[in-house]
Amino acid sequence: FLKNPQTIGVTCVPFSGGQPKGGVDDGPVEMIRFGILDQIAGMGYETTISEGMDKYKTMRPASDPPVGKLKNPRYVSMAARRVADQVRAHCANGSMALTLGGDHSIAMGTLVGSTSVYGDDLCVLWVDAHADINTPATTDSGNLHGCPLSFILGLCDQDDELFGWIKPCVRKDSLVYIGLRDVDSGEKAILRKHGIKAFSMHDVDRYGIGKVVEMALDHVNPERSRPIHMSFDVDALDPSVAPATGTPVRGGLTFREGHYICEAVAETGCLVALDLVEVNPALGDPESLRQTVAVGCSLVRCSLGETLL
Ligand code: NNH
Ligand code: MN
Ligand code: MN
Ligand code: MN
Repeated sequence: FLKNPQTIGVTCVPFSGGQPKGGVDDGPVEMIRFGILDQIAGMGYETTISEGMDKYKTMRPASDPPVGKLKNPRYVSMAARRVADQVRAHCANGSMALTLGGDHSIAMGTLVGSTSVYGDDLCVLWVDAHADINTPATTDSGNLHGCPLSFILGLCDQDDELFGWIKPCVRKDSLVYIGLRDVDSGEKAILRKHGIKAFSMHDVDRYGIGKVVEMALDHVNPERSRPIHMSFDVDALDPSVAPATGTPVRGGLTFREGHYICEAVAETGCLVALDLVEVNPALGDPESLRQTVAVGCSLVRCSLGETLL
């Protein structure tokens, strides 16, 4: 694969069906209003944008009753499938796929898209307060934004009528987490059973973010030779830094720790896909919104190589 892609393929996904709170579907438009596209262009990148972002809002099926505990299963599946096509197209022409969410269920689509081009050479860095690895059996909430990785890793029934299009596409030792601090007990059992590498906030406290990122990359990408897909849930950051998100959890990454992760990943030259999700402009006062949108845009720029000096 080619390091340091010079074009960015942007996919905007105004989608909130993976969780119950409205507003997260306005994440992309608020980031665009804040100037993210001009900022990327100003860094010297050429950008292409997937058409038809309005379609995500209108594709909600007339009837979408729960399947087992899973809420909005048809809507989530349809949207993620469309995301997969758009991300696949960007990766296939050598662009870095930048996906602006939307809730984190859309990562089912972004990962199917990126792996369909890069295969199991791709490794995944999941930055989040949560593990998002519940299966349809372990989820308490039934919210699919808490489940994308179980589908991607093949921990769910592959004959599933709605989600059967998601074939296992990431190996368990190709995934690493940073930032975890709110992991469901069923998820802890899954992480233990499959030996999935995770650096929690406890590890960030103990080792410092520099060492944690180094250990995380050493685990999935020891030669810095594999393409990286980073899926960044803004709730990985502390709520004092990113308040406008659906499930804030205190004790998160500082402003600098979040940015450090992005800078270190940019430094590898290996980033081929980036998701920035769970910015919810409807939550909190105007200042919380501005702060969260601004930090989201700033994380994207750092991941694309914006440097301090
Ligand atoms: N683990 C919980 C669930 O399955 C919360 C997931 N919420 C997130 N994930 N924001 O990133 O519903
Ligand atoms: Mn998440
Ligand atoms: Mn989260
Ligand atoms: Mn390993």
